[in-house]
Amino acid sequence: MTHQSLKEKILDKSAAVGVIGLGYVGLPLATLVAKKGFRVTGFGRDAKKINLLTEGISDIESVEKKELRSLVAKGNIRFTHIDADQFALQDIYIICVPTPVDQAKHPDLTAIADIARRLSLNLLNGKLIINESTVAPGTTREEFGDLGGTYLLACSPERVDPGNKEKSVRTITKIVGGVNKKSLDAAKSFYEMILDAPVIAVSSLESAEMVKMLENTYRAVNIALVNEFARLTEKQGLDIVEIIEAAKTKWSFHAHYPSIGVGGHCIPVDPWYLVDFGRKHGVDLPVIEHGLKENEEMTEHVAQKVVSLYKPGMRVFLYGLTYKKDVKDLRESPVVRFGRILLKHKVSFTVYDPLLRDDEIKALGFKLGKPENVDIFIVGTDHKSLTSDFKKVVNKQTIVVDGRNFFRIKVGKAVYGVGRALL
Ligand code: SAJ
Repeated sequence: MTHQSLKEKILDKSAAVGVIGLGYVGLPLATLVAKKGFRVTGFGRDAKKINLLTEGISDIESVEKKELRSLVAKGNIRFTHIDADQFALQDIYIICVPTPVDQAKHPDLTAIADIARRLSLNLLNGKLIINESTVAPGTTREEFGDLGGTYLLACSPERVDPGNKEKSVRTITKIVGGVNKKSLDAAKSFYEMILDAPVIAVSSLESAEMVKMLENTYRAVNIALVNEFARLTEKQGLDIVEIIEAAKTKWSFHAHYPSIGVGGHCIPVDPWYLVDFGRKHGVDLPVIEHGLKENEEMTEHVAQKVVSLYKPGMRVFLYGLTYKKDVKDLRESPVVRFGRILLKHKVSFTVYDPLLRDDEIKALGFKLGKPENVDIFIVGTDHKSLTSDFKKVVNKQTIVVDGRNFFRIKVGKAVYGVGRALL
């Protein structure tokens, strides 16, 4: 197949599109591509999840169940195992697999390497491979640049914001880079067919990879900056929230907020890919490294507040475990790490998260609790249900350790916020 025929298949939507990875990134994308009229096959590893998706059932809230069911029923989308024969039959491959870090904060490219191996087993002539997984500059070329045959290769890092109803994959501006002009042209045309947002071409694969690194490192380091400020304002008895809200009136100040810690599969992870890249190229990145460590230390800092307040026999209740409000995702959740620090200090506490099942909480080694009167009430994640739930917990004697600066006014006996004087 020549480049033109692939381009024609993109423009007339007859191209078969394979989306590899069915999580927060892959599933919304696969659904959108199918909705826009392409034939889509979603490839995953988990047979149970594939069966559920085939029935139109998904745990990704941004994917409408009704819509998924109808796309499956009409045959616009199907889900199958990565080992299925259909894998070889795609014209376009979009890679949306996880790229975590290991315990030592080194990039873990296991999933990426597995997909590269699988692709190399197939005839790729005239096909298009797009990597959306977040990787350090040079990785897309290294892993997918020499798989045999003459195919097109592009990189367009995912920009999903889990839980954000305003920003969907359809409306988020897309950055795309190609290994050559033909690849860039094909990938850009494809995204322009499915998105209602600008598609911005950059000059290379590496430039596209570096855009994502900059975006998320910027966020991580700016959160670290306010976390560092928070330790200062706490000491001075000032209120970091008031200070940030006032600073926001300055046009060039982009607000970030201190908290119990930074979680998720992006912000605490992606910048380590850059640090590793810097080390490999003899460039130290102390601001980034220190910022990432500052964010981690914030979790210990908030835990120390509880440890200093705790007396054996006190009823301690931790509300919320997931990494971010109203998102059911425990990946790199700072609150899980926070709970483990409390256990290490022999603080006895119970846990409740409205988004998690009891067995999911117990599997983390925590004791189950429910919103009721306690001596120390800890806000781990400020889910929207906290607005009503806290009333069942806080009485006049309750001490609140507010890991998310959820409370704007004093409740209970006292409120220890992050970067705030005692409320
Ligand atoms: N957090 C803070 N202070 C802040 C903002 C966030 O402590 O001011 C914490 C959150 O509680 C969470 C972590 O940092 O634990 C990450 O928060 P996030 O809002 O950045 O959440 P993510 O991981 O869902 O970030 C996604 C990212 N999307 C991609 O990487 C594709 C990120 O790039 C986006 O900037 C972010 O959404 C967004 O803009 O909301």
